[in-house]
Amino acid sequence: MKTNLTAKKTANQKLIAWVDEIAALCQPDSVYWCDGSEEEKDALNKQLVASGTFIPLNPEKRPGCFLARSNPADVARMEHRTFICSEREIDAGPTNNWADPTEMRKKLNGLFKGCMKGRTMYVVPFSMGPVGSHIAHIGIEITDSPYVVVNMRITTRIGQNVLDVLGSNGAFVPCIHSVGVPLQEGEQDVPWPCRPDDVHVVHFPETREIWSFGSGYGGNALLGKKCFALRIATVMARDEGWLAEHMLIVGVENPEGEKTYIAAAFPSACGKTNLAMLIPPEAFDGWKIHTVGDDIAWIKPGEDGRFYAINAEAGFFGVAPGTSVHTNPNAMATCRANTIFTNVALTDDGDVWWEGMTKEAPAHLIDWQGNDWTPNSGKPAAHPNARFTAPAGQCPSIDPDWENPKGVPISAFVFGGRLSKNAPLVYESFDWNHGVYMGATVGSEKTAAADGQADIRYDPMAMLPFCGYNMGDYFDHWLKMGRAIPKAPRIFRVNWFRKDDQGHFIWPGFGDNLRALKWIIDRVRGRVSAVESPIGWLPYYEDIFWNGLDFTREAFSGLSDINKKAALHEADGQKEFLSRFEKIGKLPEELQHEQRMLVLRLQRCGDTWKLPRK
Ligand code: TSX
Ligand code: MN
Repeated sequence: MKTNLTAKKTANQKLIAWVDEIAALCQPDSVYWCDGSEEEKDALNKQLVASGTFIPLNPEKRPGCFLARSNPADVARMEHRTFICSEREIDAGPTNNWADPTEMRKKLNGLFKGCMKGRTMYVVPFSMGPVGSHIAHIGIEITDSPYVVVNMRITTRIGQNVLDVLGSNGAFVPCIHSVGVPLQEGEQDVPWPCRPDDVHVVHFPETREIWSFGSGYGGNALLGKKCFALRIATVMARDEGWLAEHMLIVGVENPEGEKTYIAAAFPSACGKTNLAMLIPPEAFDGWKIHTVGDDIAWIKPGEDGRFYAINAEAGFFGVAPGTSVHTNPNAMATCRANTIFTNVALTDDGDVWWEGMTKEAPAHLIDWQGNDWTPNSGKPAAHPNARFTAPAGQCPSIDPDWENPKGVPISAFVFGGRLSKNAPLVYESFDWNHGVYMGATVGSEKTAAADGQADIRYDPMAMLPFCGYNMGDYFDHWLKMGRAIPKAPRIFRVNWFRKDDQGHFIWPGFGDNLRALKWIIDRVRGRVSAVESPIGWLPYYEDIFWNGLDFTREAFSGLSDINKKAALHEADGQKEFLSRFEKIGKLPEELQHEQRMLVLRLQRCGDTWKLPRK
């Protein structure tokens, strides 16, 4: 078979043998080992334009940028087709789809046999985290999709230097991906080949392998991200004593030059990328926000007893709709050049547009499916899950230390949700175990039910779809890490989305969230007091920095007060959710204890817990 493998590329016999084995199974026309060079990128982009997958954008407005339109049936992660194939079903746990590994291997063998006929099989060596960092790990993705290669080139570090670090004996996570559409001799390819009805995104946690078939889309196909950096890495982290988390990492620098790093986990649609790239309000004179990452943090113990975190990725794969110069100017600047846009709308002058980018939509667009669109079309021009793939180094707020192989020291973990009632702006846990309970009970509201009681979808640590093993064991791992780390970060909960009785957001959010982060930093550094409430330590009104914002004590009370009945109702919902793990003997005693203590504290307080004056 035709291959560009030369002795120089790698001497790793395990890798060479595995690539041969997959090539024999998939039967591609040729095998191409990626070196990560500019020339290689240019050639792939040219090929993607020729095949109709890429539309080049106006080089004056979006230099080096391309638009891709997916198959309309291949627009998002497919959780019901995502499998954890551990030997024992209990090790996948109640929140994952488990499948028997032997049977799944049989099925995959059938699907992958000859699936790359007529295509090139790309071998993409990639590093999650700075190349050579002791926190980083190496994967090799085999794919028949050049779209995947150019996206991996932005979201991870790929190429020869990764093979150099791997050496002749290094370990890697094998990731096999195919769109699942072989090409007959002389047959014209479609712009976005896929097999939506046969999608399989499969993880073998014990052998640390990933097999993905049938989808070309983001989380199903860029295997370094959710599949490796979260599902497989959570298993590695459990076994090796570290954390692989669905967290942004942000550094906050005050006017004195003191820098504090925070890692934060939120379920989707809470604005994680926006928080990672926050612009300080004007009154925060001399304050700087430094972005390290917006999605995945790998966090390992350092020699000084603290946790150190790296961004496992090298780029952003961000949701486009809702991103604007008002909500996130840094993200807008990041995707000005060298960016791949997927499923956004195309303007008449070769630029991109999506809902929420500007107040008024352009009079005419080509929508994400390639059809003419006007504001009267009655449907969105961009798909709600449309994405930009952009290099992190282009972000104006990127931290000078974002590629530091040692990582950055984490002072606080923050968990957030999207709740319209009864959840304070910011509060601190009583201790580590209580903080783990706060993380385990993160949730977002669907829609407020008629009786005013919120219907919460629980998403522990924002990891529900991303934990590669039993989530009850994952809680236990968090509890263990608290005991193992002498200088563990403090744990906080935040909520930007509380509403008043008229249904208006009480908190301005966005840049003003720095006021909550400042309180967190002052707590961590022992500079500010707090008041004990049934659910944790809350800030006094007097202790929040209010310069430049007209926010009354009454409004802050509206953000802080806790209604006993509603809080007990939520505690009940938390108990109900956690019972999924208790029933199978997987809910750690500590969390059962925290649950009972929360209920007790609430039962002992008055009808409404009110924020006192300092
Ligand atoms: O990302 C958001 N953040 C975090 C920012 C750092 N969003 C966007 C929604 C999630 C994708 C927010 N939306 C935030 C927020 O803090 N807060 C809100 C709610 C809100 C929306 C609009 C206003 C106030 C609050 N005000 C005006 O539009 C004027
Ligand atoms: Mn994410």
